[in-house]
Amino acid sequence: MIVRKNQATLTPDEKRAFTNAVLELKRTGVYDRFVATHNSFLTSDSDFGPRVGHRGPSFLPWHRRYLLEFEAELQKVDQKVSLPYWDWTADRTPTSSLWAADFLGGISRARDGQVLDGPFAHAAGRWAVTVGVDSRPYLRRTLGAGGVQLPTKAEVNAVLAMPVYDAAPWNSTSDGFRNHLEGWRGSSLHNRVHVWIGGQMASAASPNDPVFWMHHAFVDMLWAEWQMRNPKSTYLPAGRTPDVVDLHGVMRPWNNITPADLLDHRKFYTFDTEKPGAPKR
Ligand code: CU1
Ligand code: CU1
Repeated sequence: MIVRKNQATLTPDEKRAFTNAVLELKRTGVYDRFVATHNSFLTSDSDFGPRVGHRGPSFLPWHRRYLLEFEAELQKVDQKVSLPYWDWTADRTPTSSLWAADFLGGISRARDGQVLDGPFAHAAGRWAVTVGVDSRPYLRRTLGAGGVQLPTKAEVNAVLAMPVYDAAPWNSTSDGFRNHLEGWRGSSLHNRVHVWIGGQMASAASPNDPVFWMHHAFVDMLWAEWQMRNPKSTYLPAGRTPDVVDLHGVMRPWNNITPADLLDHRKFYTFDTEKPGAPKR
């Protein structure tokens, strides 16, 4: 069984195994196919039309499935690798070990945010951005620029306390857990982390930055945490609803996967915070 670990607890060997597997997927072209998929979904997801990956109820199961496919590709490269999660309520500064040169790198050029150290620096020769909103081939970040702060534990807890998964009109104006976690309303959790990082992470081609996976692994974990704290609540909408994926609706780009298939993460992996043998949901 796959165990997803807090990135702050990874050993140097585990960090190297993760970044090496990511670099290998980049080399073979698999990585950029993932970036392109995300880019096309984020670009077409609309408040007033079909929405699958973002701005709607299936934001959480869509990314869960997307991460599972990426993790499976990492494991084809190295069986020991799983997706680490980044608890941005705890590791909340540009000097966190996440941004050290032995992991994701953290030094950015002031002029344009080009990442200058670590395995994903353009000069290291193994990380050219090919799918994106402009032609600049290098990874960019502006960690914490402009006075943006990462969400706090208190802000997360307030959202985890919301008992209703989602609500009409099932878009970025909805009240409810999903939209507050996605971050279009309230204190803005998930969206604000993309903005705090900046560069490609603040664009539709956000998976160009490998931190994307760790950010979303944590968002995914918060969904599991919400399920545990709100055992009577479930995915909504339960029945057919225009433009959005209901509990038993098929989620593009997959042709046989529904949100119902993805509600219990323990079919696929556990988190290092969960005790083995704990009851299944
Ligand atoms: Cu996304
Ligand atoms: Cu995201």
